[in-house]
Amino acid sequence: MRAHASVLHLDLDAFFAAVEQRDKPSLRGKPVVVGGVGGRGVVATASYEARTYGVHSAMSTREARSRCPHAAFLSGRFHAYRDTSKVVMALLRAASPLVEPLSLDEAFVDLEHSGLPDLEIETVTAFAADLRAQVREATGGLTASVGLGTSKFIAKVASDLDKPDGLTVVPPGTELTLLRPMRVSVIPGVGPATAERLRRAGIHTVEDLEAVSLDELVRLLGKAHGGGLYHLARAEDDRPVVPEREAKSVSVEGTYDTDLTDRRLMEGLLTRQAGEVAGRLRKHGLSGRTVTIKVRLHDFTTLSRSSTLPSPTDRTSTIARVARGLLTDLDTSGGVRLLGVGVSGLADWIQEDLFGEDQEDEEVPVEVEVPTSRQRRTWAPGMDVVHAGMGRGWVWGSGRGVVTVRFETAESPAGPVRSFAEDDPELSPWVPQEPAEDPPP
Ligand code: TTP
Ligand code: MG
Ligand code: MG
Repeated sequence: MRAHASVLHLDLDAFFAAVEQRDKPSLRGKPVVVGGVGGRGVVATASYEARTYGVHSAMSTREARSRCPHAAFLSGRFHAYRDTSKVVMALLRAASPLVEPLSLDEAFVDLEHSGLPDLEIETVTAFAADLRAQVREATGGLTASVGLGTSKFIAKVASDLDKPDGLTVVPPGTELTLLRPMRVSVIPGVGPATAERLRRAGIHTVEDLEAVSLDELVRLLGKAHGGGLYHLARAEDDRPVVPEREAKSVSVEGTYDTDLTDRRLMEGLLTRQAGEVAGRLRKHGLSGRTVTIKVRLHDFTTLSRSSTLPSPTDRTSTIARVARGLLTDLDTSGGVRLLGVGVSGLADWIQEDLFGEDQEDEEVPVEVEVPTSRQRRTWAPGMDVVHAGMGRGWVWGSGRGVVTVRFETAESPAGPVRSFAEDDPELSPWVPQEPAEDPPP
């Protein structure tokens, strides 16, 4: 624990839904649910308007529809979330060299290295307020909730206290007063299983936990976990803010407007991605042992599978072979929306090839073509489209050969709704220009 409230935690509010509301003016102030829209789909997030109906992350979309039938149910646009995340992270990195992203929409920022004249409450509060204003400005109106405290633990708890659009500072010395009445699940590392174990021992709140001896906690939860909780229950947390070092993995992924179902096509895409990953590894003189594939199914569940090789590789053929092998274990019959290949466990040297084998092993990338929405005639709700006469808009709904589009963008007022035949040649999916992939390490 530090002497000053110099750890900042920022988390965007209803992130995916907020991006949708920004880009779809007619949905601002309305219930919006982003997630799998099909029969087995789950909610990724809901706008705060939808949360008042009891809709939340991880709920089945079916349940969400029954709780809030008039919400807009959208299937998600990852390129938009990724681009927005990049803007926010860049802004945080401009504010401090020590930024530790936790996910697309949240990060810790260490204010001890941000060049502030001091770390008094007034100073850090003003800094946080300014940062929130900058985020709003740079993202086209997204709000972030921010917490400030003497440790990562406290900062993260604080950012959640006044969501959405809140700023909470926990002054040094008041941590325990804040934590004591809270449920034990507020502590990082206390998931449902641990919470249940503690509950059976009669431990519900942080205050209850504080009263338990170290020996007893270790008996209950094991040495590492029990010991960790003992300290966190006393707000003792010295974990440093660790900036993202050079990439520990190199990966490439693609999201698709239509659900891919053809295995040969998926294998072809993985092979092509393996080629891109291998190319980037070689370009940076890296090689890695662990090959991972990432697959997002039509219902929004995201799976990853990995396999570790006996020695590091930077070869397309090896990475592609492992990636295709990993795919065979997955049931993709319902359709796939995202595929990715990554290599981690990087070594910054390439193993000398003892057998003098030719490095030019390159597998010839197969020609693969992703079907466009037009060919497949799938128009996912929420996806961006462009019409020859009407300009840009988004799919409001589709079915029975008809697709309904609302013509509006982030910069326009709420726009008109028009319906078209699903195969109308004037209508096509709209995709941003830049390739949606991670920058090289
Ligand atoms: P969160 O920050 O947990 O949630 P949120 O930003 O939607 O809402 P809050 O205002 O409470 O912070 O997650 C960020 C994004 O990650 C979220 O918008 C969607 C995605 N996500 C999922 O896809 N599945 C999940 O189960 C959760 C929790 C989030
Ligand atoms: Mg969030
Ligand atoms: Mg978050």
